[in-house]
Amino acid sequence: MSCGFESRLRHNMTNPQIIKSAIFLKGAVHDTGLPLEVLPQVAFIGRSNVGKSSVINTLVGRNKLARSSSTPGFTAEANFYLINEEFYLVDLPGYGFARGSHTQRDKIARIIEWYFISENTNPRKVVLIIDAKVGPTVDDINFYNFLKEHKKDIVIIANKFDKLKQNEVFKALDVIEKTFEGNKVIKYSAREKIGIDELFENIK
Ligand SMILES: Nc1nc2c(ncn2[C@@H]2O[C@H](COP(=O)(O)OP(=O)(O)OP(=O)(O)O)[C@@H](O)[C@H]2O)c(=O)[nH]1
Ligand SMILES: [Mg+2]
Repeated sequence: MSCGFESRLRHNMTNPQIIKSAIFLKGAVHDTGLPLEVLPQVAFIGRSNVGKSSVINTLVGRNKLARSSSTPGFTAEANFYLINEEFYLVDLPGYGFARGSHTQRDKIARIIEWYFISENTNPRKVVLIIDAKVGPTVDDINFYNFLKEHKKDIVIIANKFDKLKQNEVFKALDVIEKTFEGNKVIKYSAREKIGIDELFENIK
């Protein structure tokens, strides 16, 4: 990657207002479905229904780019969104969806594993989304350890921050920060559009 490209990417990624284009390029489930261009990727992962698709939408300022839903298990492929024709945001299916069928859960687990293990994807940052109200689950911790083992560069966000009552904020943040010690935790609300600039700042 040239220095010119790096600085242009940084400039664009830190200025949400100059997102010129955001295009759904492809839903992939293995290498053969991948986009051909070698461009940087930022991946979004977390529990089913934690708000991955909603976070992507707020980040690019497009309400309906990534499809979000109140039905857990909605995103079923690794969806590649091409931003400014320069980098990808990758919306992944969620883990920990207890109500899905075995077959469906296996399929989702395989897609997630493929995405993080394949040499052809290799995201420059992984945004791990935790539900601020629910707090870190066993699945979140297992997944965090998996990402660490694979030497991924992780950014943690506590989404649905709007759901916390004033007197719950300190405790909720403290638990998340202690669980993922050494990582910055960004307070986020896709609903209230809180934390967008900080997230941009941390995924460049
Ligand atoms: N209160 C609140 N609700 C949110 C927030 N972010 C997302 N939601 C809601 O949570 C639900 C799930 O959002 P999605 O963005 O579809 O979640 P997802 O993680 O992409 O879900 P899967 O693709 O099924 O894994 C939707 O009803 C959203 O409106 C938030 O910050 N605050
Ligand atoms: Mg989704």
